Amino acid sequence: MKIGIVCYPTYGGSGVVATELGKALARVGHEVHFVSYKQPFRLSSFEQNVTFHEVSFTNYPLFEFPPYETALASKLVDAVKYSNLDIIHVHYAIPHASAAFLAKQILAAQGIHIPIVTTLHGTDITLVGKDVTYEPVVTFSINQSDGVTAVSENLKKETLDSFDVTTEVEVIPNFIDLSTFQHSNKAHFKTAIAPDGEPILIHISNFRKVKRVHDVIDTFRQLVARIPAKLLLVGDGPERKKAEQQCRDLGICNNIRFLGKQQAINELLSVADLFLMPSENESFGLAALEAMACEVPVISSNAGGLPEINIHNETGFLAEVGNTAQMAQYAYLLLTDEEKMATFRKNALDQAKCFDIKRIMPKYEKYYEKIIDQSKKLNS
Ligand code: GMT
Repeated sequence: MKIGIVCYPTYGGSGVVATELGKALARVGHEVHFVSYKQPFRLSSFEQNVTFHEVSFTNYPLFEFPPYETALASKLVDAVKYSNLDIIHVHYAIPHASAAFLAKQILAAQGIHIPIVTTLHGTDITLVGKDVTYEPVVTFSINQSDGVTAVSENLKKETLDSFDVTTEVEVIPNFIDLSTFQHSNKAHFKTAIAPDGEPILIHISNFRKVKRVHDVIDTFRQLVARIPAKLLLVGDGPERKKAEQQCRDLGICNNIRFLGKQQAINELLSVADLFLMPSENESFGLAALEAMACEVPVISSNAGGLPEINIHNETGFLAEVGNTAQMAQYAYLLLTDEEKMATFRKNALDQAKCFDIKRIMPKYEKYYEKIIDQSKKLNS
């Protein structure tokens, strides 16, 4: 198949999922064309069967806001026509689904019929998409997609509850490439962070409000009052400054390191003992799954799709959003019980195996075939 993939190129789950999916599809022989405004960050090396189409903008003084959607739709028309794509798969509805719809209409006027699959990732439904600023376009473009997938059962439910959706929504969960996410021995690195053998907690996110980084720090504050521990905060975003100030105000900076954006996530996870994800909302929680693949149990909130990934009292613990006392208590419980910790580590890895790319990618292949088939029948 020749597949066009539209995604955000930046750090963030939807871009990671789109890029890893595209690379995996290319490895089994499909021709994959990424379309984005920048090279996706996980597409850093040459990959056979992969082409990148950069959406470029012509700047003009009249444009206070460059019309990205128009440029993207034009680039998609170009890619479909000249690379003979069979299907376009857009990740994150805004504005990708409506740009794809526009491209589809332009192509149809020229007698070319291209099916569109939209994958809903999270805030495109639960936060931004619901906003009246975008809602009519999101609803319309979801309904105009030939296929719609959601990354968790919870996100599917949210979509059906919040939007007047007439297209069937298929759940295809996110995945990880287990072979790249295995626990590796980084003893020297661990010693550098925790010289006295303290347990290491880790949080990785884009530091947006929805991630509740302040709850990570508050959980850690309560834990460190009982046992020595270290906290690694990985990533960057709007809430980072506030988080740094919170650490200073609490006087616990010595035990916390802000590492900023990092590429070698598996190496960082390999030195960690617990992963914290206290999100306000989380349709899936890819970072939690990556932690589990490195045998790191997860203490998370019970928001959104998190209970589908983090199994309470097996792979980690779930607490109500904002209940940092409970999260700290769970962390204490695990870190002071070696036997329990060993069981949870094993459970976490077993759970991660269920989401290996080898199991999930074929679901996308099958889904594409079905949608292409339907579209052909419709247009014959
Ligand atoms: O919705 C977002 O915040 C953006 C998106 C991203 O690009 O990081 O994150 C969502 O998609 C990820 C990949 O499917 C999921 O793992 C995240 O849970 C989801 N984020 C939220 O629902 C907050």
